Amino acid sequence: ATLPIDSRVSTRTADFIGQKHRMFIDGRFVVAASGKTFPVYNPATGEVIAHVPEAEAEDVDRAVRAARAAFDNGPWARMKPSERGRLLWKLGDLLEKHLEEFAELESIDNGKPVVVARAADVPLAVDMFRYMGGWATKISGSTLSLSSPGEFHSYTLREPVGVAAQIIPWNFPLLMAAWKLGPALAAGCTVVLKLAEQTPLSGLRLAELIHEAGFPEGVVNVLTGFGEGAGAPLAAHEMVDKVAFTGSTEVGRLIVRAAAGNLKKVTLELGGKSPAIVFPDADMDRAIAGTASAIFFNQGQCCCAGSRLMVHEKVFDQVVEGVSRIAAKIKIGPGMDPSTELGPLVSDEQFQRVTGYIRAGVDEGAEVLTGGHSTGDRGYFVQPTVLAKTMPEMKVVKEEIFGPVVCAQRFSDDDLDRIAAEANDTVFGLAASIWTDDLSTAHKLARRIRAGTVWINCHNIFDATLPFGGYKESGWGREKGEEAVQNYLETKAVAVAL
Ligand code: TXE
Repeated sequence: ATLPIDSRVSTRTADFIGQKHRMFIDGRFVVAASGKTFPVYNPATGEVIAHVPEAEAEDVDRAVRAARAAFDNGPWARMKPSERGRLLWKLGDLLEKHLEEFAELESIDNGKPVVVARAADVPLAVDMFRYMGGWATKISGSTLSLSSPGEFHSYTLREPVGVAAQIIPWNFPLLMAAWKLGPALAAGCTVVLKLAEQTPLSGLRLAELIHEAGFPEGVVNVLTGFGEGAGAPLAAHEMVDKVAFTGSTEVGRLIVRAAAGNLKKVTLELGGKSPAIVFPDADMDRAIAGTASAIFFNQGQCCCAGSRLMVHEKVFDQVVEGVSRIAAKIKIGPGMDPSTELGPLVSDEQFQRVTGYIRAGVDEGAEVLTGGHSTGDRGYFVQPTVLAKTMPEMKVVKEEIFGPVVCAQRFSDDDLDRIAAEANDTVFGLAASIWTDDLSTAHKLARRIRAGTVWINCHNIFDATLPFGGYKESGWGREKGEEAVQNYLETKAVAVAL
């Protein structure tokens, strides 16, 4: 029987969604060894729209062995860097050619507005592949002068680390795949990528483009499956050299333990509780619109969402009322409706989690300025919500909500050290934004914030060149930019006695 799909989805995309889905292992599209599948939901309706293979340890093992063989002695191992770069560039081109289809897949699978996926998720993924394609030819070591000059010739080689296991979340399914695959492939690694169980569709379609682009078999393997069933055996597999994970801090810790067995190299991009700090001298219209978007973009499901709105008391009412007014006017609806500004949350689980946090906030004494409820008669819709009277020890202030819920906090200080201390009063350290027209305030405070990204008069800027990642419990290492490529390289020192 055909499953229900939003009628606004094009025939081409609907055909893909309706097909029998297969994973991508060793250059072939295959079902799970067990034959098991699991359902994929449309978060706007709660309906099942597809079934995908459920990878388990046996499938993981096949994929890892394929990646291992491709790394150790396949054509990939001998390929010229310029050819790797060309393949990455070609993948970017193919993705761009199918931009509309990918925008629809992201919207139907994740819930996000199709207009956002079209303008952000897909073009950013295209950029990432092209940018990383450029790095393939720019990886080089250096010559070194030893302490006994003239007696040695010495240099370093930069070599791919090997087989990379990559585990990604559901908030930007395609873009997270691009952030992971791009640098690994530029460096010459081979990959087993496990998609998030909530959002497997765009990654499976991407596997078809990877095949079409002409990557040798086994270089990229794409699995669909659950965290415990597929993610855990992948993170623990003895033939994997490196694991890169994006997701919850809780699972991040499990990844570290799993990686300890054969001491895989690990990078982690985890949760956040990022402050957006507004000073009285900021351009108020820009700060209000910008801090609203900082939290409500992607339904608040961004690890770097501006979830703590810190406003100087002189402009607190103006800013918080402004953000609340924007929140109340945001058009909520199915992602496929082109007028939708805020879609549903990704899953029933996230819906329960986010509405639970709102209830906990109210119970602890927070005041709901706007929103505060779920909405719609089906699907996982939650109103954009502004909470005031929030205290530092409240759950809603301390923990990552990962939904369209912002906690407004007032500061009265003009001392940047104390403002920074308040901004840094979290176990996380992923991002922050500073809203001011004073250059000194902006740059002085930027240095004092313990976070991997500081945006000034902007938020959620995700350029391929900018390293992204966390201080403290927000993770290890950086994605994007040159640093992302370094994560996939080993350094070898060679010394020759002359
Ligand atoms: O994340 P999980 P969930 C945060 C956010 C959200 C919370 C829970 O606060 O509310 O996490 O989301 C795989 N071994 N972020 O439960 O479980 C899983 O299959 C190996 C922040 O969806 O961390 C998926 O592919 N892998 C975040 C991926 O981990 C395992 C984005 C992420 O899922 C595993 C997402 C295991 N034992 C959630 N268990 C961000 N930093 O952007 C699960 N996985």
